[in-house]
Amino acid sequence: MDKARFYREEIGKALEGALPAPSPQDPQGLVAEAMRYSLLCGGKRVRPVLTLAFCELCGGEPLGALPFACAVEMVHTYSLIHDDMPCMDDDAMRRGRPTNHRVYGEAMALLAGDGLLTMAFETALGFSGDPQAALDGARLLAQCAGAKGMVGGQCIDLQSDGGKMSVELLQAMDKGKTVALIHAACGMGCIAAGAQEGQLLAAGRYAHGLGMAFQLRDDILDVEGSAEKLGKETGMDAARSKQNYVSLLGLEEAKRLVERYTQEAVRALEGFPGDKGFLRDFALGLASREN
Ligand code: GRG
Repeated sequence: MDKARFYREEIGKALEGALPAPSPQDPQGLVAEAMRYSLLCGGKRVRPVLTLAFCELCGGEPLGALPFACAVEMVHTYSLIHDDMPCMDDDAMRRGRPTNHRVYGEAMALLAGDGLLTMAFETALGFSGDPQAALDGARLLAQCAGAKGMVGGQCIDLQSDGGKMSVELLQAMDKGKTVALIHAACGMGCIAAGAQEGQLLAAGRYAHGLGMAFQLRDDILDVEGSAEKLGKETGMDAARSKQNYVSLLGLEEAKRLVERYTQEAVRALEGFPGDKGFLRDFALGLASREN
């Protein structure tokens, strides 16, 4: 079995274990059901795979980093649920099925996101290695997910809805919305392995390159991707008059930048002594992803 598939299967099992199906008698069961609906329904698992891979690259036992990997996927899933709600993007489809609020209603979707966000920190703090690493991992996740990271990026997005945007502001938005959580994913893998500061910095450079390329590819797929493969509607940025790299720079330049940022990620791996093949191929694969 290839490594990415092995990692994804282990992540799937660990997520299922962290959030088991509620019993029909459970009075709080509905929120657990709504959380499971979005968390266990697929998704590429890019962020948790990165956590396990960086742990391994830094000489740790990758499956020991599963609490961190699950935590970052829980934060990511909460952000998707909230982002899809009518008060934000009002999307109908996600991960190939109706969005959480279309199934459970707005109030329950809000709670499902809240439940996943808080469960993420409970899960990260359950890391069973060095207790200091558990704290450091949880702190990094909080910093990257919060108002100076992903929430801040979403704030720029909401404020600029429909308006003209500079490339600098777009970059600041994507550093928050997309790069920050990918940074947490890579950094938490290093922390789980007890890596040195220099490796954390190199992981941050990898995350920046991969995250920017990932967002550019997302913008490209919104224009020329297939809704069926993506599991969500396409053309949404244009329909909402939202600026992105393609609208500001054109398709060709956006594709050139995907290459440039991917190479930045690959170069950052030089800071690690171990076998870098998996993380190099992972970055190259995401640069040409179709979903
Ligand atoms: C609501 C606080 C808050 C933040 C929302 C994640 C997000 C921020 C918005 C979703 C829209 C978007 C384009 C975000 C950029 C990051 C991104 C490309 C998310 C989609 O991630 P994938 O492709 O999704 O990894 P899957 O479903 O495969 O996990």
